[in-house]
Amino acid sequence: MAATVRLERAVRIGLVIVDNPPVNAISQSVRQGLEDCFRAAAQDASIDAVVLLCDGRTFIAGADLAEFDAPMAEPTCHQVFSVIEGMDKPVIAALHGTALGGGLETALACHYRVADSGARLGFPEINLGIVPGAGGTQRLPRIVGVQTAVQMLLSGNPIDAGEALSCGLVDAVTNQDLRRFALEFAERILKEGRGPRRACDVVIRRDEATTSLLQAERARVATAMPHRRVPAMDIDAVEAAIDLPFPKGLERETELSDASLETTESKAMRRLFFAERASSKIPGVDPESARSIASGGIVGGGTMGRGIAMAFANAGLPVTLMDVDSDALGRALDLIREEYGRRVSKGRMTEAELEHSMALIKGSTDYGKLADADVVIEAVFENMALKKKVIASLDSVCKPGAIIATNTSTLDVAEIASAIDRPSDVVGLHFFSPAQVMRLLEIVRTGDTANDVLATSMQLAKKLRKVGVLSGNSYGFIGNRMMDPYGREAEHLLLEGATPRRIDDVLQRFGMAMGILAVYDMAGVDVGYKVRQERKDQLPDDPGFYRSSSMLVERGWLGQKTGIGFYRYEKGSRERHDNPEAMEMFAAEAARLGIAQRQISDEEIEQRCLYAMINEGARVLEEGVALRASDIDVVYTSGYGFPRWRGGPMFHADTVGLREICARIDDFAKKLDPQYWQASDLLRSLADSGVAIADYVHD
Ligand code: T1G
Repeated sequence: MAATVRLERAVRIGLVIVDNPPVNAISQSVRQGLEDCFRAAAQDASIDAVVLLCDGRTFIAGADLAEFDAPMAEPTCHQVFSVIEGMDKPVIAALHGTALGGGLETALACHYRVADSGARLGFPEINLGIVPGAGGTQRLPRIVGVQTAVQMLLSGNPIDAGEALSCGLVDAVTNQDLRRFALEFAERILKEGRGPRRACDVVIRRDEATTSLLQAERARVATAMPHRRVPAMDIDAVEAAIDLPFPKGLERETELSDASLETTESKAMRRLFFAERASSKIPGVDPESARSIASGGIVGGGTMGRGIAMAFANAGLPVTLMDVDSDALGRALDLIREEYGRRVSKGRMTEAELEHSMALIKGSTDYGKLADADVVIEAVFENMALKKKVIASLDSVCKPGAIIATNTSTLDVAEIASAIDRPSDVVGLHFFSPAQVMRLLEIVRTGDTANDVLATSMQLAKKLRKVGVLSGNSYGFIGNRMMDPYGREAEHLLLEGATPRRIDDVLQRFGMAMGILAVYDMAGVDVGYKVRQERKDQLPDDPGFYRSSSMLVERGWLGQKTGIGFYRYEKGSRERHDNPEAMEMFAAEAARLGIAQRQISDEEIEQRCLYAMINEGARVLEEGVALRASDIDVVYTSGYGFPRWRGGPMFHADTVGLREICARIDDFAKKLDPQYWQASDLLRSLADSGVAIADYVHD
């Protein structure tokens, strides 16, 4: 196997070069290679300075996450970095791409850092539930100060080269050839007689400002991330950098980092990292077979159509937004410009970037303008007849090989595709609102969808910076299908006497981004109602089934858009106020249906909503609608606000224990409506065999 690290020479400068595709992760062989090359450079009298750089698209992007489930093999990062930092010749790290986590820690062990102007530097470990364990929490505050260090560690967001220069994280930035620039920088260091500059020699003085800053950060993370342990552990590590001598600080960091790896939040979040990469891999589908996508077309200037058009423009893809009605089209383009304007006013976009994105979005009322698009997506009103009409119009104009997609969230994609003679080019591309923000893209295949269309859809997801997850073409696909029983239980609990605020508070305390009834009010209570009206003949025989939202809709209480729904809203505000009239209405209906109102525990609320979702998830796996349990968890954590630190509904199920969940389901079957509480065969068999569901793959 080719060496992952090599030592080259440029006159009196040694070049230690890492070459470990795809992202130069610090695997055991890279650690060994670094140690060997730096020791060799140290002993070579003809080498006066060393430049560390990487081949490929990025500098070291972190430790090798695949090695984390076993104790770290020697040499450890600490051993290697003490060799680098201990060098008595200046060591310069040359950074490009994404210098993240262990990669940035490697650079911090070097004496100087130079960066390509496009480089991004950061500590994403908090998004993996890990306390950095290779000296980052000890060296970073010594180099950039406590405040910046805490911000970088707790946000997990990378900073760009300009910010890194201004906070002293790097010493110079270039948009020229990085290797040559680093060599010139090394020569300058030598000429100026500037030797090694070791972070470990810096002493941080604790003062009142530092103490109150750390106290304020502790309070902030306790509120912002109440369920998580790792953010506070990061602050503990920074405190160690302030209060302990460097070697002791490193020991403390190792304790904290090792402990963080044992947390459920870390196991959940590390699994999600790989799950999000695995979801793009479809057995039997060759990613290389993807068709090229250089332009898109969207039909429908509504909320979804506008968001999808912005997602294309944000990814630099030219897109034509088509609407049959020129007034509607004009409004759509104005609303898009307004939305970008809000980003500019929040400093998240420049005027130039706004104009650039708007220039990528062309409006048209003529289907003909979509003739050359590589992919076209219909995003019109959720009605079968209308969608078939639009697909047929697209079929009549789109070039051979164009992908014809539907953004339906509930309708049968195969039925829509039956409107044209090229159903193999038809796929469901189910975006989530707001489509320019939400990361999830459910890719729905029918029995006819061609494999290269699926490969292209996955590639498009990546281009749009979305996470693509494959779903079978069954009602509600993966996400909405599991949402149904989750919402059903919440609505039944209303009839049994629980209030919307109580139910939503329980779900939020569980970690959901928002309670389900608040979600209905935000999306429009009528959205789900209309879908159920379309499927009247397939609904369970239960007068209480989603009865509370039906009553709201019948009364014209549609949620935020009408100022009243499960909650009441003041004009122009999204703050939720209780709606006692709704509770009276639900209580009267419960009496009419003979449903007793009673005291209900938070535990029952949480279990009924979550276990109903999990049980349906197991059915989705049984039927092969989802390929893997991890795909379901990716859907829920990237599209439905399920907490990443819980890993998703299927990972969470294992955390609770499948036997426990089956036992509760059996209890509910005795106490509640048994038609809803039958554990799926898969859940039951995995529970009986003691096998985790999180690793389940449909065969
Ligand atoms: N370890 C192992 N594999 C990794 C990896 C890593 N750190 N990063 C990426 N890969 C694999 C990934 O699974 C995929 O594989 C391929 O590389 C391309 O990745 C000690 C504890 C760098 C921004 O968190 O954020 O250091 O699917 O599809 O979109 O204190 O990868 O092709 O088989 O994502 O161009 C900290 C993680 C680790 C960065 C590139 N570092 N990586 O994005 O490609 S913890 C991170 C990323 C740590 C120290 C601590 C992204 C990227 P496959 P990709 P991309």
